[in-house]
Amino acid sequence: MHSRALLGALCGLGLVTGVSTAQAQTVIEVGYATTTDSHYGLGMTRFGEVLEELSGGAFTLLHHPSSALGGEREMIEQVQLGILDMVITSTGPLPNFVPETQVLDLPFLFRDYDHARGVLDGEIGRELLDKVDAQGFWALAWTENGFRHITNSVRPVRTPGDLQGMKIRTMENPIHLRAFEALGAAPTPMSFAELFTALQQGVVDAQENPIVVISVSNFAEVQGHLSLTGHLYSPAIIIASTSLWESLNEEQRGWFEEAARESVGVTRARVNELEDTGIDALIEKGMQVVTDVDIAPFQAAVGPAWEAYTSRFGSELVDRVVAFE
Ligand code: EAX
Repeated sequence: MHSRALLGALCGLGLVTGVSTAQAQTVIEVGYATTTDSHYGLGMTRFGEVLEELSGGAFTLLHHPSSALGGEREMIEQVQLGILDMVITSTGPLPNFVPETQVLDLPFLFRDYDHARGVLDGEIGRELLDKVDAQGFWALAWTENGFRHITNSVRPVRTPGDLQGMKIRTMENPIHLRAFEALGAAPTPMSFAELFTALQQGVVDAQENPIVVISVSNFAEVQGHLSLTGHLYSPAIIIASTSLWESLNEEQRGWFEEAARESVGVTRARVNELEDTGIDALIEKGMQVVTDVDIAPFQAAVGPAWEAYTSRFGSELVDRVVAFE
């Protein structure tokens, strides 16, 4: 929370005089990895509009986009420590803080967007948000990153065989790492903040991300090939600090929760839009797109990533997600 809040509070207590007692305004700071015109940035813009409206201007949102505050793992840690008010982030690094959320990272777990959104907006999603809360956060809402596809600078990828030995960046996520090892690639966990440069310099040959991220991050400049593997759905989450929660009354907390709900619709709409138009735009930017990926061998190959999860957490939650209609 910004120091202006303190001044506002002191003004309110009449302890600071000689300062214009303009309405006390609290600046809430939010960080994220992508640009302000991305699915996260647009969602947070809507969050700020709703929060300002509901609070009569008492709260405003200050964006720190494009990894300005560090990688997603670092920003999650800053929120947990109360250094940062809020982050909107993919769930990639989340298992480092909330191990149970690894279930969301299983390759080919979610059938499509309706399945993923239905699970996250329902009972299972609520249970997982409660587990995030239990690790010293204020979990405001599940939002969305999208189904992830593989890009690379080496060759078209149609089967796992095309990935053999390919240096691919993954998020800092144990399940993803295990999955790409099982596919025969050479995975390197890395913060998103370092990714574009690593691709540009050839430190890694490949990466995987939703169309919306590939588009707003200009990966077409450093990646000639896109393969529509859709190998896993990447949720995102809006997390706030417990110190922010403690500073608010019940009504104010409700404003943040309503703003979060409204922002999810905007983020998902942007993901939908880029799913429809983003691939043609990437082709126009020179990417060669493989649309006829042979999915079955990919699904068969990532069994070890599922076993890595079920051997630790069992299969009850996985079975519930798979069975969800
Ligand atoms: O959340 O790290 C990643 O690849 C994420 O998809 C990206 O930061 C957006």
